[in-house]
Amino acid sequence: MRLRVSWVFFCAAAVVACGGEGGFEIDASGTDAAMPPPYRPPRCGPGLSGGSGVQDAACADGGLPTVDAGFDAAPPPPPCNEVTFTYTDPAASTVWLSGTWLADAAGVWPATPAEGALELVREGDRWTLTTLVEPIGRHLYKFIVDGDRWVPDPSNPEREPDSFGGFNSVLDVCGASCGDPTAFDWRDTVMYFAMVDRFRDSDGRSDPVPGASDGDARIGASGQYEGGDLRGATERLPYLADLGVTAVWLSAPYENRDLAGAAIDPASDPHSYSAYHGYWPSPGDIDYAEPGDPVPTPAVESRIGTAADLHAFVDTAHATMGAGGHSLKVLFDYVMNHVDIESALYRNHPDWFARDSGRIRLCGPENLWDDPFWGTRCAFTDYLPPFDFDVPAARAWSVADALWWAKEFDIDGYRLDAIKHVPQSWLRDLRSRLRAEISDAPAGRFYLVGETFAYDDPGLIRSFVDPGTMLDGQFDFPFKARLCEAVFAPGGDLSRFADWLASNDGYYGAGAIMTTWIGNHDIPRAIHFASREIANCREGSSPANGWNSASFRQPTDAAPYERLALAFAVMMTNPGIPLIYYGDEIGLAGGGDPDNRRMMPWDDAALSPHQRALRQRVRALARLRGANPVLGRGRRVTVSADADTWVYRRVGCDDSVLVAINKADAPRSVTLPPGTYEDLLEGGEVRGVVSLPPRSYLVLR
Ligand SMILES: [Ca+2]
Ligand SMILES: [Ca+2]
Repeated sequence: MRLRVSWVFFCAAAVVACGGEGGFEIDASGTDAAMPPPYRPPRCGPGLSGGSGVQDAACADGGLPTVDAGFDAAPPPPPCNEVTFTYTDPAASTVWLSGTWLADAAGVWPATPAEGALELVREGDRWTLTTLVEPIGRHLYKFIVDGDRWVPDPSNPEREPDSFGGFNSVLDVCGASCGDPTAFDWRDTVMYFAMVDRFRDSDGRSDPVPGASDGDARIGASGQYEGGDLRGATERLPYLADLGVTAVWLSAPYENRDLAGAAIDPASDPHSYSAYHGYWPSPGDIDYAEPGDPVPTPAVESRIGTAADLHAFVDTAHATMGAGGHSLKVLFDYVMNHVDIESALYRNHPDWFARDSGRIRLCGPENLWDDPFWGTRCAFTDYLPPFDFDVPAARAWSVADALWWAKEFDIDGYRLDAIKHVPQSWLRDLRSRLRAEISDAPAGRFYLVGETFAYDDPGLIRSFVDPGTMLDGQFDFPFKARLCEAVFAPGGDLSRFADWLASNDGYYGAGAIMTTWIGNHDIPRAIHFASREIANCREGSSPANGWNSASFRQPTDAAPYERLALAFAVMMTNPGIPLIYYGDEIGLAGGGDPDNRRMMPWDDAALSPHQRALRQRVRALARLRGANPVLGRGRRVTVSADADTWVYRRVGCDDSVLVAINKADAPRSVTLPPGTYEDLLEGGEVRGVVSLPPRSYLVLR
């Protein structure tokens, strides 16, 4: 089952080509692994990031898009109850759809088109139907194959027993159903990204690689290993649980390149980088013939710890209770596009890697990032050869490797790096094996979230989202840009954001769970957008902002921290898994990559009152989300909205929570719906016309 508008169908077959269709920016993206193209993209793009992010300087400095451009650039999504059903069976002669919303007054499902069953249309091996499902809410359905065989939807993981010893597929149209409010549900999750090398150093020791550009990562940029380690991350799990975090995304823990690497274009970025970020995997020539007992055993990166340390991290997380009464979940970053050229895997299997006339072909010089063929086969840089997943042995190895790490360490999900630069065959194979081999995933889903760096191409992002066969969700880049524009920019307009968000809610499909975010490791720190030092909400990393730490100081006034809290308030009270990039809970300063990866400060006395206040706000919001399923699972109904204020309800789960926001730099009054409300954050009661202080919010019941 998938939800999508029909034009995306044409894109799905050739996803990479679709990137350009929405027209807009080059998306060299996702390449946490490497650097951005130093070559001028045709239009301003997010740039690459990772080891040494660089962005086209012209984009970083000028040509700021207007707020209007942000809202209008995206194609209008379909209504959230427009559902596309798909069924793959080349041998079938007819495929019909029947379900609860098609039933007669007595509740009997139609068994034929004459009775109201809907007919799917054949497209090659697949049968499809796009239809409006009304009323919105929770529905059950089945396909009827060849007139008499009733089968649940194989691509929909949500199912429940029927009355005949089989299963019905479950459709949650527009996210209107709550499920069991006491059971773990990914929709309640608050995720935190801990970049291990920069999060917590347990022993004061690091193991630098020769030649990497150093720096004082406590106050600025560094390309070197800085000493953070797995034991340090484990020590800080209580901090994260207290903060309201319920899932931790850990930077890739497996063996990485031991040599320093040049920037993609040394002429624009003379720095040299270590693999401190984890995006340069360097696997041994591991034989997965016995999947449970590979030879040699895959190695944890020695610079962050041992396999025992990694087990300890996951086991401790799983033994730590988070808000909502569920154990902390763990996701690893997984990088499947490429490996280190020095790795034994590459040396022993050069035929598993993409070549053009015997040579690795670089993405940058010819701007192949979105090329229909080379976009999934070009190299981000010359020391990171990309897999050729058309080679069955290469794809089987990579999927087996991802499976091994998932099973060996009993993790709950993956964040998949640069997914658009990998053929979908890899993703489909991974999902298929996860479904077959991991039966105890939380709430039945091993959460796969992908990175497709595209602020204005939701269709491209969606083309990878299908919980049954590909991703559970992606990082919501369009959400990030529009939230930043609405809440941080002087001319932001919350009513337009509210309208846009209404169309975004169901856009990625009924079963999709996107990850919402305001900051990450590829762009300048969120606090500098909130402070308005950076006006372009799509600004990425560049040599100019990545190695200019003196220009990105910790703001000293309250306003930026209050605006950032507002952004978190929106994220924590809306659908999607809100992401906290480590340090954003204290508004940590820093420019682009790598200045956005300063060491997490743990000395509270060194934090300003504004930083501590922001952390307290994030903590209260995150804990509220974990304890109130309606915030993540319910529907949003806007009560009122104008440029500066927005009042909305979250309804569902036998609950109703009211949120009121004022993003203006002056007080604003809003009128609450009739009734007396409990202030869930500050306590006390409110009613009637409420004056909201500048940059403030209320969460009420
Ligand atoms: Ca250390
Ligand atoms: Ca290493």
